[in-house]
Amino acid sequence: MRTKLKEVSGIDWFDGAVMNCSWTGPLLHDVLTSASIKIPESSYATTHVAFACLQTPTQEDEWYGASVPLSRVMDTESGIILALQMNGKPLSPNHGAPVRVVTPGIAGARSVKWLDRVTVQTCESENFYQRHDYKVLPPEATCKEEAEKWWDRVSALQDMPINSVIAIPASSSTIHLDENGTTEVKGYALPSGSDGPITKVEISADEGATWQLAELVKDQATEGAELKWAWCLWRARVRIEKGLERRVLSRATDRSGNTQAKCPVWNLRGVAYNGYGEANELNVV
Ligand SMILES: Nc1nc2c(c(=O)[nH]1)N[C@H]1C(S)=C(S)[C@@H](COP(=O)(O)O)O[C@H]1N2
Ligand SMILES: [Mo]
Repeated sequence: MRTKLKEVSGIDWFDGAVMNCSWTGPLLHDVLTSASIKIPESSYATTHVAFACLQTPTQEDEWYGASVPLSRVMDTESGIILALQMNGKPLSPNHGAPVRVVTPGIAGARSVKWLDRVTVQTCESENFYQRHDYKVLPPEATCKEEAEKWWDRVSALQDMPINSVIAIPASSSTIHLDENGTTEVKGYALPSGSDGPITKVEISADEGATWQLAELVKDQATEGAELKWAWCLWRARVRIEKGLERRVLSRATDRSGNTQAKCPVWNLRGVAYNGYGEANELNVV
């Protein structure tokens, strides 16, 4: 959620709201199949799988819940699981022990923790966070009051859009160029929804006039893994002019050709922000 374009009603997470780890647990597809759900395939797209955590009230509701379309769950490639382990260890309390949902490619808000109930139903979850939050409202919805008439007309955020982030150099830092006038730029990129893996990351040091290809890195943690749902680390040696207030931009592309725009349209909650990655206010010496 970004406050970049104009103030939003939400937290500015900057570049930090991401999870990239290994999850273990049964496919929700297999759990529903062994529960013998009897829904004709033609109704999958209009049926929802709702998740509930009833253990504690939330800020805006008596409980926490979310839902995803049944069609996504029944796609065995979707990787939606009931996770029992994170990075090979039992789930910790803060990450949803003893069991949570993990919805790869889909907004984290649907990965319900401390899972109490799974329901296959004809409507989306009734929870506040499914119906009145986590939606990309149109720019006309400029305040909470204006937003009221939009919540029912805009669909719930599911797949996250493609994104990339520059981790190094940090904004507002000083860069010492090497003898060739270049510096190392590093970061991560995430594909759009189920359209991974990332196939290309480009870097610009001249406000987007020219772009150069970054190298997609195979690091130890992700080596050999299919990066369909995971982040893709990248690095590049970039030539940049000396001076104050310099800026470096990043732009990712995935397998389906989705790519980033300089800036998406503003929305009240600031969700799904995926403008170019940037390191700005660099002091290049
Ligand atoms: N029960 C419950 N599950 C929840 C939430 C919550 O408030 N309650 N928050 C959701 C949101 S908005 C996110 S981003 C993820 C965060 O998961 P993490 O704490 O493992 O990073 O949990 C999701 N699951
Ligand atoms: Mo979240």
